[in-house]
Amino acid sequence: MSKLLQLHDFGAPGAVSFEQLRTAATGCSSKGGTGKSSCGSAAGPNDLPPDVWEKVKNHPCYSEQAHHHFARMHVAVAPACNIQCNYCNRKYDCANESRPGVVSEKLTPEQAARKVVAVASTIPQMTVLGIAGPGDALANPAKTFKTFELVTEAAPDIKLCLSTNGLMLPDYVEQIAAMNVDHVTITINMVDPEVGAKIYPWIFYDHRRITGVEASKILSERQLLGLEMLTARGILVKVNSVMIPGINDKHLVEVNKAVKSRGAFLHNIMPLISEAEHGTAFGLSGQRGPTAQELKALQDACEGEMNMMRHCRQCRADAVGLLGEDRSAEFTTDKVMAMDVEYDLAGRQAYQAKVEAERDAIAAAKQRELATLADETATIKIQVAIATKGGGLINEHFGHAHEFQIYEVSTAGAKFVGHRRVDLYCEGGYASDAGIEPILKALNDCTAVLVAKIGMCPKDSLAGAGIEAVESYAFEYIEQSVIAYFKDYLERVGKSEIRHVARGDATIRQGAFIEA
Ligand code: CLF
Ligand code: SF4
Repeated sequence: MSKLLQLHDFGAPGAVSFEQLRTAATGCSSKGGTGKSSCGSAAGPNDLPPDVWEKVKNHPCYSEQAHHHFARMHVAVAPACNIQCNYCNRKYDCANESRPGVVSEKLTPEQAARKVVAVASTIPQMTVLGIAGPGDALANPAKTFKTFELVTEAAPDIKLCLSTNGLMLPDYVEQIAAMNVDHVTITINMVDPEVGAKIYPWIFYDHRRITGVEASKILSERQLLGLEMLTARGILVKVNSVMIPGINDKHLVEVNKAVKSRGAFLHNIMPLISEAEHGTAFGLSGQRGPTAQELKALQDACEGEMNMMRHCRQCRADAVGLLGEDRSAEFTTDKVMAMDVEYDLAGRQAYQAKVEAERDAIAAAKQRELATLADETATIKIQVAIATKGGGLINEHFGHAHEFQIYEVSTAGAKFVGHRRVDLYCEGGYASDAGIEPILKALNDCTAVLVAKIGMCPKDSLAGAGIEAVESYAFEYIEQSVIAYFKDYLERVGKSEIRHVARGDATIRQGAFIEA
């Protein structure tokens, strides 16, 4: 049976000043903000104060570059919630920053700590532990903080991350700071209680259930107060917002300004996932989610205001692995209890040093490729889809891709702008003709898809839809290849071998179910 899950997420303390946070939040340095490289969560070491970069460089959610290499895990220790969101079916799970799915098991803090050590011993690239539900982390403060305490003792190199709806946040800021939580996410969908009343039917606060505009007024005041208190203590705060067309889509520009002015580091605007079968109020009322281009237009509109995150995968509350992959089935409680766990801190550090060197090589290759476009004056901008299984490489077969990463490329460079989740085209060695249609819709705004390998049938189908499938960059770096493809594309347009055609809109998959 399919079940619904959605969540939130969080952050931590440090010696970063509010002014540094404000600078980091409001844009790149002149070096990073020239338009030749993208800003936001794509910021690099030259775009941020060194102590801020140190905090984000290995965090897969706070750094777009890091998400190609580093993994996070969530432990589902927080089942209760203190508000109701119309996009959440509490019967199954929390929806603040995640997608439909399931939490296979709820854990005690002790089970959670053992699981963290088991995962960290198996996956050296796992650098962050998040508590993001399945309810609200701060509606379950004892379990949340006990888990953090146990993990800090057992695995001190792992960053702690927390996600909340913000209602109880002001009461716990001191504890969050004292526990060395480096990153906090607050889900803020409105700063106008009239808008909020359409999203939140009730909150439970001060021993009573409160409804209507009053509920959203309290929630909003508590969220913004919590945000100010965290940033005043130098804790990096990410704000998640769910884009709900017709309800808060235009209003999120105001939210963006409000959170920026209070020192939020990053803003993550996510699409509403809403289908009747999810059993949520929005699903049952037929409230739609945004299209890919509606989402991108809003993110672009807010990008001038502050750093935007575009690589969120709306994770499960028990997700394990790189963003976009799910290895949680390898770490069930039964399996974790049976594992011979040895925490290899030196091995983890060695792996992470290797990744640093690889990231430097990727950045240098991108800059070299970009330099070859220096004399180009074309104003064309295209989107290119990538099949990857991580490492910053084009290393996935078309038929095996669970998702495609989307890059926008122009003479200014290549920039990650989103991802599209899809069902496998090829399963158990068999491709399905019907399977190509949803993929074509998901990639409809792309000019090309770069893959490690692709068969003739899907290649022809893509060509029929005006999307070029390209294998010639197999196992090469993504951004370097996207720029190289763009250069080749411009040359072919210049020679009239092909005609540049503006692409249409694309769909964001709604039925991201995990079978339980
Ligand atoms: Fe988890 Fe959230 Fe921490 Fe990341 S997720 S608590 S900040 S470690 Fe990341 Fe997942 Fe998006 Fe959250 S991709 S849903 S933003
Ligand atoms: Fe669901 Fe509560 Fe999370 Fe809202 S805050 S998505 S109601 S668990």
